[in-house]
Amino acid sequence: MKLYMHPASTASRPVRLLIAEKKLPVEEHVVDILSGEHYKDEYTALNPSRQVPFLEDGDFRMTESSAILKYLGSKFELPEYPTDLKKRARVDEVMDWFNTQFMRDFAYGLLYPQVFPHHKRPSDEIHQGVIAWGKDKAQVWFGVLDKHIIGSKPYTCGDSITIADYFGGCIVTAGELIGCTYEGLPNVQRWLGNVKQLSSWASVNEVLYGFAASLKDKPFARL
Ligand SMILES: N[C@@H](CCC(=O)N[C@@H](CS)C(=O)NCC(=O)O)C(=O)O
Repeated sequence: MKLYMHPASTASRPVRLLIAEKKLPVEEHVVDILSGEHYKDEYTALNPSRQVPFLEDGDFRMTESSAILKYLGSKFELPEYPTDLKKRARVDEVMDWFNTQFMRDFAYGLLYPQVFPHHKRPSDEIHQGVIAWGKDKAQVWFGVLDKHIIGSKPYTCGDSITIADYFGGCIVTAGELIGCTYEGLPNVQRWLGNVKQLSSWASVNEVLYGFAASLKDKPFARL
């Protein structure tokens, strides 16, 4: 199996983390999205969406980080993707929750416009409006995450880590790029502490933390 990815990519990180943690037989191939390699014919022939991650399992090919995590979880019968109907439905629900409204407002609204030049909007007024809208909505989603989705549990779906924590944990920690520390969200902080106990966390996230260090003193809008 082969994973096309970029180590700083929010969508690649949870898949890389699962592969590293579970020692899955998946070879990694870096697609340099910073230099535009994903726009070259060789890659667009594989993935016309021109994004990472992208998984090849023989002649079976797929995109979408959430779906790739579920595929790997099912293929390797990992306890991180439980087979019990209701437990699996809960994992799917939480992953959809992160991947839809939370991703839209937190990543695409608040975070990406501040750190990626290609997310710059056509005028300062529009740009600031996007960020303010994202911050406002993200605050609501973080409240739901803290109080209801995590609550007093160690992980989003119960007492054990699941692929929903791999997925959500990597999205939420992307906020460290703009200096989010999640003060005032004690359950989010505690949950992130639990996810970060994964033995591969530091190595898989090395590039993210290097990127965060390079942005350290910038005056970002943050939660
Ligand atoms: N919904 C997709 C999103 C993938 C995605 O946004 N990938 C980003 C990196 S995190 C990418 O490839 N960006 C390339 C670009 O913006 O040109 C998934 O979850 O896999």
